[in-house]
Amino acid sequence: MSELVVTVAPTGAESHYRDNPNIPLQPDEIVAQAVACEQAGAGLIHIHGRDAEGASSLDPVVLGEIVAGVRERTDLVVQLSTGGGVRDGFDDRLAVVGLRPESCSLTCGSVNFGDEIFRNPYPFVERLYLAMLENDVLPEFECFDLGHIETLHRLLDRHGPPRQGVVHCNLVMGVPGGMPGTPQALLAARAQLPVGASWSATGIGRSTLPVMLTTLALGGHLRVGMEDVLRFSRDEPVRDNAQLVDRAVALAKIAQRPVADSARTRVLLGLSADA
Ligand code: KMH
Ligand code: ZN
Repeated sequence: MSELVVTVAPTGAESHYRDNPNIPLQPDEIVAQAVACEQAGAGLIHIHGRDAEGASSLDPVVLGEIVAGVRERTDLVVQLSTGGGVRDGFDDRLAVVGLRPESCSLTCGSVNFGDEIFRNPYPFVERLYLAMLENDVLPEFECFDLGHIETLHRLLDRHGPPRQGVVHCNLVMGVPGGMPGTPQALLAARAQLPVGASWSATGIGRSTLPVMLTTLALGGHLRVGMEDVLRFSRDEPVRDNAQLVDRAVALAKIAQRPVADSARTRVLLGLSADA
């Protein structure tokens, strides 16, 4: 069976301590949970920053502090979010690429996001992609809806694949306003992906388990974490991000999918010379 990369998205931009007091928002909390997630089997970390009040922050000082801590205490592949929060501006989001992490997320279109709109008009998507090509940053193409996958094809047709030689996509399912987190939607999305693409999936909230189980069966990679899920079950808040990584790794074992460590994750994503 094919190797499995487990990405952890510990923080996100939209949830707060009032939603679950265990969510890590400050750099020291994020780094401590990153260490535990690596020990549990995560290979890549998707990072968002927050300000002192816990609001989304794209401040390079905040992001730099998190990245330095994660690099010092783990070998996780570091991915910075260029999505930020729904109210973050285009210029601040674009500037994240200049920090030159190994990878950045790149959302491929606008989408209703609960009562808000997550804005990603095509010209901005294109600017982000060109900046990633220039800075040798591996994009993770975030697709919240089927139309976003069409935009990904448009981007690749116009500008070619990433320099790392890997087109890596993450299907974000179950956002209120995006594609539903169902096996049927996952099959439809996977069928539209570019031939040979590497892909992972994540199901928001209650869709986490149907998406996870379907993805394991189809050979995709997984993203888990408190960015996407705050309740472990109906009556149980998530204890910490490592609990979500543990569950993914336990299900992977049942599915007989070997879990890739950070070194193998780099190879699978074209980030390492040891292919
Ligand atoms: N916070 C969401 C509006 C990304 O990280 O690239 C966007 C998001 C996507 O989280
Ligand atoms: Zn994110």
